[in-house]
Amino acid sequence: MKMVFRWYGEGNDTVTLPQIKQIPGVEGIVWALHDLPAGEVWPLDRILEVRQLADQHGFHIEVVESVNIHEDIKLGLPTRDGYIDNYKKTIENLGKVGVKVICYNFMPVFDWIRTDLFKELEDGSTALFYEKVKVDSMDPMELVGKIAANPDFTMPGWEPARLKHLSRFFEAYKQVTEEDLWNNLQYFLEQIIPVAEINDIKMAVHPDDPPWSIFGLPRIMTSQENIRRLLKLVDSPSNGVTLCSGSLGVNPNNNLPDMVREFADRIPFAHIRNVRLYENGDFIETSHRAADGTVDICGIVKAYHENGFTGYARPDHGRHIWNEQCRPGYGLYDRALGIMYLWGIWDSLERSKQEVTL
Ligand code: DNO
Repeated sequence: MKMVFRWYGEGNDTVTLPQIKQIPGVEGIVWALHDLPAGEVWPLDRILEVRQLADQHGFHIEVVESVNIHEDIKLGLPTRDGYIDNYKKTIENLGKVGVKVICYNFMPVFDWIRTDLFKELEDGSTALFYEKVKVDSMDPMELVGKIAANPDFTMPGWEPARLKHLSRFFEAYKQVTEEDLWNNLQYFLEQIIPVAEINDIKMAVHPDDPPWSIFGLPRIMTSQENIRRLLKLVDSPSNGVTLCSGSLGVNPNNNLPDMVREFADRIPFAHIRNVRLYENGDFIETSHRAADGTVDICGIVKAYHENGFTGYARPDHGRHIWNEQCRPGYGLYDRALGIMYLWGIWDSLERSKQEVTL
């Protein structure tokens, strides 16, 4: 397991590289050129700047999260080919600096979504929270109206750039079924996976968060069955998944350890975090400790260990503790604690294995 840590870049993150350096066992940063809109080619000189900075602190930049997919590709519009060509150029540029994994998602319009960024837990810490009824009862057109009336209106996880086009997107997606989205994903993968293969890069799709349809938009990266289908769309080691335990874990039907076992050789990147799921479908992100949430973190790490996992892993989100002022979900302290918990499980498993072989 190669431990990595997401870093949003200088001036864009409260966490610094020297701080990350002091978390045991972190070997690389997970990064992106966050200022570039989806669809643009990532210029080599900008990528090299990141590498130089990471080098100064002894980190590699082998994992990128995310190179976002232009909406026209997801919608299957005729203009998609130009954006797919740009994507290929970006893959080539990333290959030149030694990037090994590109995490991306195929969620229409929104990425992850929550209703509260700072919901208080029993111990006074705060964390990202999802109130199911609040999202379920929101009418997309009412949303468009709210945004028109108040340009500052937003919800946690929403990108302002995309919100501006919300009404156009909702209109366009009315015609797109889940099967259409599958076809559009296949079209995209058939073109880019050969380029990823040549450049020794693994594409790793991130599951939908939460893993169900919101606002009537189709969502397909939601379950074991659908991940199985994705992997078959283009049967190549370069077509893989970012197995995110927190995203998939809010559907109690998703058995994460089982997914790790089934997809082991197609998981180049693991996001490991815990959530507590409530009976009404609400959920809150908790510490990594298994006892704090509903996700079987020990079972997941054990499954990775048993399958000789050599991919990259990151603690994904954390709570906000000790009054840390940080990007929601991306503080230093709780993610560092999460890493130590993951290493604790991993190292004990290693130790038991050695004792058995002695
Ligand atoms: C949330 C992240 C996601 C992820 C993207 C990948 O914190 O796990 O935003 O980076 O879905 O494209």
